[in-house]
Amino acid sequence: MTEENKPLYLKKSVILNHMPIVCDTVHCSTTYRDDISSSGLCTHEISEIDMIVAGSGAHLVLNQAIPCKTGDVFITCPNVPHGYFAAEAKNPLTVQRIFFDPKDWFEPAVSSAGEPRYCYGVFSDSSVLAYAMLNAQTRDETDRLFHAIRTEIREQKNEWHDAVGAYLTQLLITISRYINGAIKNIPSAPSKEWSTVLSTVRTVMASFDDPNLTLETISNALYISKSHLSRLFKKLLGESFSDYLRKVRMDQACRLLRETKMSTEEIVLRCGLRDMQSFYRNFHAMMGMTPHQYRTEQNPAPSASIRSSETVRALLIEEISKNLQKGKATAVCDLIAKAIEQGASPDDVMNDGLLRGMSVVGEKFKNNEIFVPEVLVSARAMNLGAEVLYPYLSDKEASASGRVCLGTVQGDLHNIGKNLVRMMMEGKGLEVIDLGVDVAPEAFVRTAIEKDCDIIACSALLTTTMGVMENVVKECEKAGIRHKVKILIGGAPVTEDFCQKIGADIYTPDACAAANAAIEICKNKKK
Ligand code: B1M
Repeated sequence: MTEENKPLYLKKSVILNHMPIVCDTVHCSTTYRDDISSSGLCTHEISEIDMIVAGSGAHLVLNQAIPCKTGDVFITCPNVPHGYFAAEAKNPLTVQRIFFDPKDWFEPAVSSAGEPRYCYGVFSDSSVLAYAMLNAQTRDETDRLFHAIRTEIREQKNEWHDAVGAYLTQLLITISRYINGAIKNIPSAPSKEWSTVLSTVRTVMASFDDPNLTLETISNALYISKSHLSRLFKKLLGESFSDYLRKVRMDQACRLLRETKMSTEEIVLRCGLRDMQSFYRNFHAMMGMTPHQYRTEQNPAPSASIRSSETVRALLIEEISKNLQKGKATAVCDLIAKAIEQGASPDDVMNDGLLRGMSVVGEKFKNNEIFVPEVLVSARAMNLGAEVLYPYLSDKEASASGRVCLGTVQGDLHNIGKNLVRMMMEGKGLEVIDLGVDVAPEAFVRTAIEKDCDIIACSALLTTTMGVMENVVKECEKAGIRHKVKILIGGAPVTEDFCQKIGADIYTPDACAAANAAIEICKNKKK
């Protein structure tokens, strides 16, 4: 297969307001003879505006062969089989085309851009072969339209929508006037033979994914003999039904390879293809490359600018984790500010930066690779980093009022988790009285009474100190405030079972859930 006649597939989709538009270039090097060769004949479920960019030849639409030369513009209805043919093989025809679905044109927002009833006139009546060779003025307009779309694709501008929308509306209006006024002798509705072939083509388009689709099933549905349909198909479309069906399925497979991340196995299934082996063989014969190579060629790596900003964010978060492990508090704080500035999400910074770094520290501590002093400096970096992140984690939406006294239980000096709980609660509008670490049960209860707290929140990181939480519950009962105050508990060794066993009210696994639970408690209390 030579470079010229290798089929070219859609290259780029863009959205025009609500309207998906696909821009494509097709090269046709098939020599046009009187007995028109129909290779390259295709149908689309959407309309096309085609402009002949170079060369001359013929445009075959159903049974009409329309001569065409550079500058001509054609419009083709959905599902109409058609194809382009160059007059001379050495002078190929190049067609620039835009696909769009006119249905999408009638969104209210778009309707106000022009007079859509004209466009509708052109495209809604599928009995009409909507094609037109346009005058010089319209060609200029089309030129501008193609140019605007091409520029947008190349430069990724944002302000193009209005301009392209305006060109397209204007073009469609002009075309509809032209068709209504100038083309009186619209080709007659397709003959019965063509209607039969067209129905076959439509069935293929709708059911190509059915591996049991055969010429026989279609001929039965049309109440004609299989051999008659086969002859008709070959006569009008110039190729056998089986070749056509294979081409359609391969086309769809190419589309899925281009536009989705589906595995090759799934694509083979979705396209009604027989098996992987013959798919690979046919694909190579048709495209001159493997499906994988095709996919890579069609979906090059994301643009350098997008890639770099994502990479920068990921690198910054990685650096936060590394510096936290080394206990470099200043670097951690600076990096957090930079990551947020670069658009990183505060949750990612917390989870993938700070908490991930801290869990590496924990692992190393457990395995005696580092010792208490190193853990302490990391803990300090963690606490300072969390302070920098705090304003971005605040959830102003969920604001509620309520008062909480919080602390790490007696005998326990771990404060990082407890500090996170405080930040999350404050971020949601709760008032938090932080009693610090090593807090005795009596201190929790005394504060709850003096400050009229709705909640007592206890954190514990050691299996040896979690039992203190049970004493907090008992102290509350002893002081006669158990009915007035809810007891919230958490920390690495704490579990739901443990919570129930000691008679506390709520266990949550992380700081965010603790804040949410506190909000709910306060809301319910107000009712
Ligand atoms: Co200690 N330590 N530590 N330590 N320390 C652990 C907890 C340990 C698991 C390490 C290990 O061996 N792998 C281990 C406990 C083993 C056990 O009991 N089963 C341990 C030990 C043994 C000790 C010492 C006994 C070590 C020693 O001296 N030989 C000693 C005890 C001191 C004491 O408290 N009396 C000790 C000391 C220390 C440091 C002082 C050096 C330091 C604390 C510094 C500080 O906090 N400012 C420290 C650290 C940092 C750790 C690790 C490495 C990290 C803890 C941490 O802050 N994690 C830890 C190992 C680990 O956890 N992988 C370890 C990050 C923090 C965000 O997580 O606090 O779990 P965490 O909070 C989570 C949830 O648990 C939850 O929300 C947070 C997530 O959003 N959460 C709540 C916490 N509180 C909540 C309350 C709630 C709800 C959710 O509602 C009220």
